[in-house]
Amino acid sequence: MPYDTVLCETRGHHAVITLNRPDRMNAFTVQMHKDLREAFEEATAAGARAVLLTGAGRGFCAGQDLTERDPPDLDNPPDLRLFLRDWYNPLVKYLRELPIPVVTAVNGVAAGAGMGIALATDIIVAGRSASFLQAFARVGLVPDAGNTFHLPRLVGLARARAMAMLAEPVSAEQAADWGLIWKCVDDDALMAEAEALTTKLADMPTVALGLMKQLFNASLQNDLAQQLDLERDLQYQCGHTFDYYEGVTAFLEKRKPAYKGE
Ligand code: T3D
Repeated sequence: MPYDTVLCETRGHHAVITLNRPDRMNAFTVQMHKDLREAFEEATAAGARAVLLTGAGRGFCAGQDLTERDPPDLDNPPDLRLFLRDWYNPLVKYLRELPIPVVTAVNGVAAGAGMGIALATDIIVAGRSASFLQAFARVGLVPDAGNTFHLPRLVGLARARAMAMLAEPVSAEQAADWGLIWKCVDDDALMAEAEALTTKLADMPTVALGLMKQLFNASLQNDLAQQLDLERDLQYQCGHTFDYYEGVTAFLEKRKPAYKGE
């Protein structure tokens, strides 16, 4: 189905979703929130077992489209809680809870909420010329879209605070060195590498990958006993899947497993 602001294409067992407002660095409008959610729902309904998310043009996403807040009016300010409540917060939760992996190919700057959306996905690969920018302080805002949740967990408080307060870009290479992302690759290799990862994930035991997301979502809040209990319960679920049966059978028969995602 065609969308105004995103592209969605199913390729084999995975889908590629592209933020598609290149003249605005793929900044988020309400329409793009709606289109993005529908594209993810279309992809999962079509049976996608992994999604590759990227941006069109020279940026990944510049965060909130500030022209939607034009003209700024100090006497009648927007209630920014509503935009977070209705759009950004549901999107971050949706990505974290989606039972299939999402790979993000960061093809240029990921700024503000655009960076928050990338951090809510599972594996981030960035082109060498890409950068990560906590742009919020530049316009008098605090980080949102989950940035203050994910950022300190990924890079520690010292780097998270400085990124947020100084609002200076961090290069893709630095982001990889800090552990903010999975890896930095040459720009011209980005899409091929990110799609190869996505294809690989789409052919893996999907139920187990989805349950892994639950484990990692919980792991930094749980104590050891709680996490061990959760591992036990989710491993129980894995033990009832076709893919566990297939994985063990293939190992014993010394052949490559053919996972179905069931
Ligand atoms: O309001 C709420 O709902 C609260 C939630 C907020 C969440 C947020 O994300 S707040 C943060 C919003 N984002 C920003 O403040 C980033 C603004 N953009 C920039 O700082 C820079 O554009 C970039 C660092 C991202 C890229 O810089 P550069 O020099 O590579 O490109 P550029 O020339 O600035 O941008 C290219 C075009 O995209 C330009 O349009 P033009 O002049 O060619 O017609 C620029 O205006 C447009 N653009 C970039 N970012 C946005 C944008 N248009 C609207 N909104 C944007 N965020």
